Amino acid sequence: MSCARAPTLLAIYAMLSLQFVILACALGSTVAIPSKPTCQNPGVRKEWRALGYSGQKAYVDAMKCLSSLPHDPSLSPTGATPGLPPLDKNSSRYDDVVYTHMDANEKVHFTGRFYPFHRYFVHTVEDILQKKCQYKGYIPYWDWTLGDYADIKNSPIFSADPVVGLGAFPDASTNFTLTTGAFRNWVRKYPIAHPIQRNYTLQPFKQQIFPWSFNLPDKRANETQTPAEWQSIVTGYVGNFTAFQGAVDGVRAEGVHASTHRSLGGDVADPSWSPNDPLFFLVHAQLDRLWATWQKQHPANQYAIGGGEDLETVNIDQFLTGSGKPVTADTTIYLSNLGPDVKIKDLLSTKGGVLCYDYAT
Ligand SMILES: [Cu+2]
Repeated sequence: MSCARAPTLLAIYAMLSLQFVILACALGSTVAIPSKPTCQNPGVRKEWRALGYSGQKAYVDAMKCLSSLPHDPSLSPTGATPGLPPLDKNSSRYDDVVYTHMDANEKVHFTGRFYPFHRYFVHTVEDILQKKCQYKGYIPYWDWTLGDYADIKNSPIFSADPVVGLGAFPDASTNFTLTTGAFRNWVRKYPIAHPIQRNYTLQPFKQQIFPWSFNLPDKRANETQTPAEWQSIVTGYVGNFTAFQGAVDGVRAEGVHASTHRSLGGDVADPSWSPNDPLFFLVHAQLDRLWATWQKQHPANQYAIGGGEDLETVNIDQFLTGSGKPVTADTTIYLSNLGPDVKIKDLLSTKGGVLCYDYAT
C-alpha cells in the first residue's frame, strides 16, 4: 500500500455542590458527572521512557499477544462507516481492534464523539491486554513535548532495538515498511494484508486528504507539539469543550491531533486503519492525557462535553466538532462489541464511570 495513496474513507459544568447535577452550559457544552464514581485505586499510565526496559518489553509482549489471539466472532460492526472490506475471519484480535476503529471512523472524527470514543477505545484495548494477555501494566503515552518536538524523526522513542524498540523511520528503500524495532515486518489484515509502514513528513499538509483544503499547507507538524502549544491548550477554553476540541484538531485539522498522525505517515496517518501501527496507542494516550489535564485545570472543564453527532464536511470551519444532533453526556459510544456500549457520562472522568486510571505526570 502506497503512503501517497489517499484513503478511501473520510477522504476522510458544574461543581455547584457535591450533589450530582446535570445542566446545560452557555458555552457550547453540556455537563454531567459520572453515574458510577467508583474508582478506588486508579492504574497509572506512564510515559514510554518511564517504563524502562522491562516495562517496555511487557507492553510489546502484550501487543504481540493481542496479535496472536484469534479473531473474536462476536465482533459486531455497527455499519457507521460504509464501504469497509469484509471482516476477515482468519485475522486476529489485534485486527478486530483495528476494524472497530474503521467501523466507527465517520462518526468519531471531527464530531463530539471524538474524545469520548478514543478514550473508551484505548481503555478497552488496555482492558483486553490485561484480561487476555496477562498484561500487568497500562497503555503508555508518548510525551512529544519532552524535547522530541524539536526533531521528531530522530526522537529516541523510535528505537531500532529488536526487543523493545518502537522502530526507526524506514525510507523508500523498503517502500517505507517498518523493518526495525519490536514490530518490524508486522503484517496487518486491513484494509488488505500488508506490512505496516511509516514515513515521517515534517510538512504533511502539502498533501490533500480531507474533503476540505488546508489553510497552511507549509505548516510544520512539530509546531503543534511544543510545550508552549500544550500549555496554551490546557489553560485555554475554560468550560468550553467544543473550543477545546477544536484547538486539538485545529482549524481544518491542522492541530496537534492530525499533525501528529499525518507527520508519522504510513498506517498511523490513515484516519481509518491508523491503529495498525501500535504507535497509535501511545499517540492517543497522550491526546487523552491532554484532555484529562484540561479537565483537571478548572471545575468548569471536568464534565464539559459538546459537539454534534455528524461529521460536517461542507461548513467545516463552523462545525469543527460536528453538526446535527448535539452530543451530550447521555450520548452512547458504540464499540462494535469490542466492549459494551457506554454513555459518555461514564467516560468523562478517568477515575469514575467505567474508567479507573490516571496519568503519572
Ligand atoms: Cu481515531
